[in-house]
Amino acid sequence: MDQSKRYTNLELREEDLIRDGKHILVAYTMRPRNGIAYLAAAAHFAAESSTGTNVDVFTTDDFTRGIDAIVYHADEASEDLRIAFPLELFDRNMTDGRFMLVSFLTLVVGNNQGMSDIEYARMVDFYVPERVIQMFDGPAKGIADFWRILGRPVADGGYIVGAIVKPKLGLRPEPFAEAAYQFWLGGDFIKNDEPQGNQLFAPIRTTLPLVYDALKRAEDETGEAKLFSMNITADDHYEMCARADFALETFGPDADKLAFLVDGFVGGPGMVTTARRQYPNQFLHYHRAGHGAVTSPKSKRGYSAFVLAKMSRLQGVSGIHVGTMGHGKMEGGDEDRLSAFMIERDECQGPIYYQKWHGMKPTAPIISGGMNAIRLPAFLTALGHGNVINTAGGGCYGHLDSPAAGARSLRQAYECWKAGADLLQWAQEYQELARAFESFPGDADRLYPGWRRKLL
Ligand code: CAP
Ligand code: MG
Repeated sequence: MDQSKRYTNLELREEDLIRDGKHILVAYTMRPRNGIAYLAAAAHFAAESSTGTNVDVFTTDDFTRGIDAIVYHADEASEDLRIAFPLELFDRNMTDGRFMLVSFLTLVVGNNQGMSDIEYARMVDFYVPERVIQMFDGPAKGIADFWRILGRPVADGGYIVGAIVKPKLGLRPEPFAEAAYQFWLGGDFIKNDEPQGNQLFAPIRTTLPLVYDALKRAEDETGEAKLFSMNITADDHYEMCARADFALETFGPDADKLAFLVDGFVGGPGMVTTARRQYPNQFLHYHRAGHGAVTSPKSKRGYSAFVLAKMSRLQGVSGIHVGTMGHGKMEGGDEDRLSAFMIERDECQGPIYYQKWHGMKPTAPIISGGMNAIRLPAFLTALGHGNVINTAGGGCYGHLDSPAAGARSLRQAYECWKAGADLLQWAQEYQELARAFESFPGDADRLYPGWRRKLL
């Protein structure tokens, strides 16, 4: 059934839709199954994403038709499909009227991801009007809160040296806390790895007090504030809260140094909002483990990592992993930079839409995945600034001398980049950085051929 009369209007102008502020706009890369006319497929896609199905239903009234999602741009050659979703379509909290991300996802990448007449469709960008910005939680805390605790300027406070307690799993409470302590002697911020929680070999009730003690000893030893990002991921809301409440009780007067980590992609929007709304005083750290199943550049369905990052700011995430633009070990490219810019700036041009955030607090880019002091400068050059939290697990715990030496080597690499100096030159002045070359010889050979002659 061709529904294009009802669900398409190619006369609609994008600038008018943006000016009127009554729609969420979504851009897809869409291809119909062979033999299906593009506009008819697009119309059906919009129907399934809003008020329709594959046949007319006789209960449809004029009000219903008035909130149809409308295809306003459809270019078969470039597979560029854009749909305007009236704000009325989206589910709103009974409790406080706010928008919810789960409703956005259910509509814009819900049933339309498995339609028999659609070969593939992938959300590549979306635009929300000011009213929607006002009615999403947005971040409560941000990197500026951590710069303040670290005694840095709260604007452009610069690079936060972070790590992940490695190995990913297997440390019992004492060695876990010791690993954190050894890093904190040189670094600022350490996180649970994404699967670390309440494993039987490292119960939170035993481990966390030891971690807090390690934090205090490291602060005494260094005279610097230290930060911990604790994983509160769990299926059950009350389990999440039990973990968070115990952590706040454990950290007591230092609770501001405690971020809450959620594995937000596998956990879903509900988990993120639980953390955001139950613990608005804590930095909300979004780990995106699993996102590659949907956001991989190889995928033609779902949505991009850029879209994931943009959605996380609406939800109120304080910091999200945005990738290393291919300088680390995970998939990624230039779009990672765009993800960082979109979540940290008050307005930014995305792949399709120019988004204004109207003062919504920023979400900090968290840079992780195969990073070390040798790889860091090229990444920072590609990003263009160092106002990030960098978590380097192997980059610290793989340093030949100690996790603290690994942390110092990262700080030294950052300072070298900030000075616009040559890393090899700089390494001749800084032992930990020099030893990073020996710790990661493969990266050193690839990025700084001939380093051995200068450093060994
Ligand atoms: C990094 C990491 C991170 C991923 C996240 C890991 O460890 O802890 O979870 O890299 O990737 O478990 O692999 P290393 P992204 O520093 O030792 O590589 O930030 O792209 O989501
Ligand atoms: Mg990890």
